[in-house]
Amino acid sequence: MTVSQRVGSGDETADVVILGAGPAGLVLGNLLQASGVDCLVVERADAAQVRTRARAGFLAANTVRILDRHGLAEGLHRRGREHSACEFRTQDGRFRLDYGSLGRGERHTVYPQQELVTDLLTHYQGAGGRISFRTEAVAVVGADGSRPEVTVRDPDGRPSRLHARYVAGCDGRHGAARRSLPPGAVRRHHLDHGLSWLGLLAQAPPSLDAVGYAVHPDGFAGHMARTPEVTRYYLQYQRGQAADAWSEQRIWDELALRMGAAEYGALHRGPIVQRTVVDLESDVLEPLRYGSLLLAGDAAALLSPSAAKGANLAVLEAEILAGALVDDLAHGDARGLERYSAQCLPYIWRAQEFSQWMLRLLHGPSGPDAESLFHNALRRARLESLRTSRSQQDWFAEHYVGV
Ligand code: RFL
Repeated sequence: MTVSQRVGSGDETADVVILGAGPAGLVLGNLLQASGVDCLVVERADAAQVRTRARAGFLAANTVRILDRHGLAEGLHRRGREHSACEFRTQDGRFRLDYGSLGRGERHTVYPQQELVTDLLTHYQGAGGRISFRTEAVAVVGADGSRPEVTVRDPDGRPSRLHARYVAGCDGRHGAARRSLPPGAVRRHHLDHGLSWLGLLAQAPPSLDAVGYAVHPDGFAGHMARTPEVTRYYLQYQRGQAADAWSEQRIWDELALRMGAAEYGALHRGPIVQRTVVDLESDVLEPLRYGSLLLAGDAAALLSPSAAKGANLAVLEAEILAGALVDDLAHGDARGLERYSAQCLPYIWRAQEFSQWMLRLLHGPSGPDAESLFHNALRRARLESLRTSRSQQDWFAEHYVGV
């Protein structure tokens, strides 16, 4: 395969400079590397941080198919576990949905994001892929032309420039790619849900063999398996409250209360090893391209964690973007890049819509006013419909596991 001519002259050059070594950046890097396209990943954190940052865990069936297609799924098949049930607990009782036998009959693979990222990094570097850790992208300059540059700060704090033909912005919502977009270049659709979750990782085995969603007058609580030894929990939390405001005892007591542990079984308690406050916000940038700067993953769209879609979309967009970049750089066919944004946006909006539906299922206004009572009655009806209607359950399963 021919590799496009290197461009520019300066500190360092690559056909594609990828900002960020998360799922989006590393899937893209692997696919470009496998196709002989010269790329360089620039990552602000050090290698150990990248390999240990615990976030997502639920991989959709389509994500696994993508990783399989490119020989990147060996680790998740070896160590991941299939997951196919969720349980809703409300003041009206509990019900379980075996979503693996509903809808398209697809399952999740539970595989912690840091393990997936570690696999992707090992594969990328093993194939000779270039990556600069502890190197922060400061700005993308000249993206409106065909010779963009990335200004970076190297590990010693020295500034330098990277020359590229394309820059892939895979550096998340606070990254340099978003910051470098000139005002008005793209539109940001944004919604602040006004809610916050305290995301917790507990050194404790899962307490149920299903994803647990508790809808309680005190607020939402969630339970998601990660590994046989580690479980992720979420607690709806007051906006602005510090992550360490509650003692471990209070956290476990609140989880037990909201999840109905007295009625349905005690939770396996253990040390809380990570706490993150997540302010629930969603946004979509449109289009996902500004000249030679292309956005993927959280840099392209931020999803509330209510339906666990973020990492899955990141992998999907990275595959589409890789195909388009290879077509352009190796075969001179720019049509894929022209279509890139229009191709990804329908997936993104469908994932946003389902995440929003989940949020409305799990949260209601807490006041005693007439409007809050009305909304809460609607939410109860929505849950009842999910409990009893087979077509609603099929719809749920299809969207819950699908991307
Ligand atoms: P990432 O993973 O944030 O990676 C971006 C990388 O860019 C680096 N970076 C920079 N590098 C150089 N220069 C700069 N200026 C830079 N700025 C940033 C960062 O260090 C980082 O390495 O983005 P990516 O690749 O787009 O992947 C997105 C996913 O990480 C994200 O959507 C998910 O983690 C969201 N999410 C979940 N998604 C799922 O699909 N399933 C889940 O179960 C799930 N659970 C979660 C989640 C996100 C969570 N948090 C922390 C919001 C649970 C939580 C608690």
